[in-house]
Amino acid sequence: MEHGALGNSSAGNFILGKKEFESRRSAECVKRQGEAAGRKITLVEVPDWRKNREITESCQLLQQEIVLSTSLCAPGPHAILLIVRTDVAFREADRSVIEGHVELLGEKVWSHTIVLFTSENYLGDTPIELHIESEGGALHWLLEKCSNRYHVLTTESRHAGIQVQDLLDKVEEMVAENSSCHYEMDREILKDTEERKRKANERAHQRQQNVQKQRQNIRSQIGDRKLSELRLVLMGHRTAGKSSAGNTILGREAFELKTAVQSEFKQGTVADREVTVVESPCWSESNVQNTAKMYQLEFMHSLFLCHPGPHALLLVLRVDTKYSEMNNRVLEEHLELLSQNVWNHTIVLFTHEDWLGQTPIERHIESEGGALHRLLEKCRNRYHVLNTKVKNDDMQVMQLFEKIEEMVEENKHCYYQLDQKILDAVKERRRAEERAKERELKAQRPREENRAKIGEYIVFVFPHEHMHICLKPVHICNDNYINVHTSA
Ligand SMILES: Nc1nc2c(ncn2[C@@H]2O[C@H](COP(=O)(O)OP(=O)(O)OP(=O)(O)O)[C@@H](O)[C@H]2O)c(=O)[nH]1
Ligand SMILES: [Mg+2]
Repeated sequence: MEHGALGNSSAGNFILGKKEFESRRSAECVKRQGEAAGRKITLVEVPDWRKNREITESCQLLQQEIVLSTSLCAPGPHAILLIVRTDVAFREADRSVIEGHVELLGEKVWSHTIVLFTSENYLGDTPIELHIESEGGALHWLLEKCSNRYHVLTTESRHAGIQVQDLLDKVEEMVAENSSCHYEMDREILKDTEERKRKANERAHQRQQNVQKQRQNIRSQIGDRKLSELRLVLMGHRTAGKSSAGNTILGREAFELKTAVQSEFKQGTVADREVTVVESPCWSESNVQNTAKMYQLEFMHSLFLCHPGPHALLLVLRVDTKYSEMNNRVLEEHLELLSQNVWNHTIVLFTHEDWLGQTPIERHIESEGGALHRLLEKCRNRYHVLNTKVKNDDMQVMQLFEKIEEMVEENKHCYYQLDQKILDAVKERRRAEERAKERELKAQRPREENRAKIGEYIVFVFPHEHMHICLKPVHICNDNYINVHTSA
């Protein structure tokens, strides 16, 4: 198990002494077997969780896989190796993130856990104990939970054999302390999770087929026709991947990866289409009614930038994060600012496909259920998944364009038309802009007048600690010097 993405895979390969695990991430557990230090070893790599996200924010797929990891090394693992990086601070917040994820296996799991510190020789010759003592509180808590069991793997080191031998010795000592027992997961929880995974896989398969059928029907009507122009709006929560998705669509670094309050507008020619992409400002995490009016107007304005209206609204969501009821409420409240038929023009665009690895997106959808299901129903089962980290993968963008064109076909060749509500919001935003300029000028005028009256201040700083200086502002004339009163 790994806290924060570093790559369990490299630790797994290091222990087995060969490249058994791929460095590619996977949302499902990966099992490998081999030999190390004269023992037969089964290693199960658990998908990583986001370092700063609580268990309540982790998606169901990840939670299920953590639980099921124990059944891949039946009858149960001798050790749970919790990988912690030494080159990153271990903060108080990490404590509850780790606790939530590890304890999915049950509270007793701590007596079978060893903290495995990894780094690419970040510590050099510095003893790990110095790192532990310097980090303090939260890391001490973790080590106490594991009865002070830890080991360091320096994956760059040449002494791999000795490091692995030492680690396996520590595992054996721990097993002896546990009355020669391996860890056994609660059978009911395990059975229930297995059943949920089985059903999710069935439904995922069914969903894939339904989508395929639905798309084939529309495709047969479209033939080879494609739109010469595409206008798209990216919207979603903070750091969902809007700018990255925009860059992947346009095939260049058009959007900067920084949070902006104002909408951004970029254009380009992609696959023989003139593409306009607008990124609307990220949604506030709370109630839309409580957000500043300026922000609401900016959100409406982002659609206006796609004049006469966007072909698609892309709702951007991360696949590696839970889509909660609260997220859904905020999203719905935003779309309610627009007209009712907005749902006919929306597609859910998942990012972070690389986290899924070989796992189909449908497995994530079916494991999540609840709010995500309802959202997809509203979008009539239209979704797409992107890995924005991969460059020059034209296929993922082409497929998105095809899905957008199918949606436009379903909408009888119509894009989302800007309604009066949006036009009113744009007018209100312009008026606010004009008033803002006037206010700025008004605020500047008296300052400039004062400045002209008093001239400039000149400040002398004497490097004598007992010298008190009183400076009086004076108008600087040709023959005027500054009036300085000093007292020691
Ligand atoms: N691994 C991976 N990282 C991604 C992917 N998409 C986005 N990211 C990362 O996620 C982080 C946020 O991405 P942005 O594109 O800035 O997200 P955003 O929604 O525009 O963020 P704000 O505008 O700040 O709300 C960045 O560190 C990206 O590199 C993806 O498909 N895979
Ligand atoms: Mg952005």
